Amino acid sequence: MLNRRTFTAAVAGSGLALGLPAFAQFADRTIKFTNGVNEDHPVGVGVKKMQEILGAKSGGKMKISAFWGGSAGGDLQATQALRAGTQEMVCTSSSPLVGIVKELGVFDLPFLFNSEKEADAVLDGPAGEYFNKKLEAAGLVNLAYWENGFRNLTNSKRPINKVEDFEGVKVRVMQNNIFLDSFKTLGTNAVPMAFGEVFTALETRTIDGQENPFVTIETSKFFEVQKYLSVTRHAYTPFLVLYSKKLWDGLKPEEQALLREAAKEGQKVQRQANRDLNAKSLETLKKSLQVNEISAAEQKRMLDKVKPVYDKNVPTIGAEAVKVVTDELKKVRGG
Ligand code: TK8
Repeated sequence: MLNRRTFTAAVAGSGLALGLPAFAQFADRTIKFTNGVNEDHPVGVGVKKMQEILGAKSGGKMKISAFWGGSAGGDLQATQALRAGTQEMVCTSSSPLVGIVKELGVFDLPFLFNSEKEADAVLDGPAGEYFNKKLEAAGLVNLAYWENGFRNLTNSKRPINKVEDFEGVKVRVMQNNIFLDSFKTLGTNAVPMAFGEVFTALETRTIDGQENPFVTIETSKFFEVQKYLSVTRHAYTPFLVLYSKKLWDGLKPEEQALLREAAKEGQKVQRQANRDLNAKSLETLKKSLQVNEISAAEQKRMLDKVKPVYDKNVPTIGAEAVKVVTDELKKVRGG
């Protein structure tokens, strides 16, 4: 909602003083923005920020209508709707989109990032821009990279302390060949599945486990149907905040600039909220799940075991995309 102070400030900046009609550069628009996660995920904080900024700066003309929990379609389905120009926006993981932009597969390589700082440096720098160009060529305008976070494994069979513990656990992975390959290589019986089907599949024991960041495990209530959480931190797959290129091209430059600004401001509060909640979520999850950390030595064994996944998948991703990311990583690691 627009309060009087933000409205007055917005009017002052709108060209009204020059005798132009207020906010004439903005059309009345309701933007459909769908999400696989629930509204209490920090993505909700980011979307709310976008709504506030659009409301204040377009004089209430540009609105976001948000849908949560996959109620309006999963990541891939929504992304295809964007490409077709039948939906404006989605916040999606990069991983289900590798069939559309193969270069995004670099983010699925196991143990690629070590920290949020590394992820930010890559995503907000020239490497992020590189992927934005590829996305745009595929009909998708990426307004910002938001955060899902480091992924960890939950299951109902046993705690995963060492490589051997993965053996035979039936794990849902995202619809992505690199994840499938990584989890098969680790010894699990990996099954690709859309996010929207995971809760029921865990509940009915169709699968034993899944992997997601703490905050997503909490807000999607997976802890209710799982026993063990093993802190594997095996991947950081970013969220993309995408706009349909077909519909984007019909916007005025002022509308495009405002949307970009709103998504960037949304990024700040979304990442911060996600990082604040990460530790809290782990504490909450400890009440329902048996949690174990993995020793440095065992983590090294896991990394060694999945090394062939790199060699096998780099040609599919493209050496150029991998280099763009690893070059940035070298910089941030000071090498
Ligand atoms: C939400 C998904 C989800 C992702 C997954 O739409 O599929 O496991 O991590 O958070 O993008």
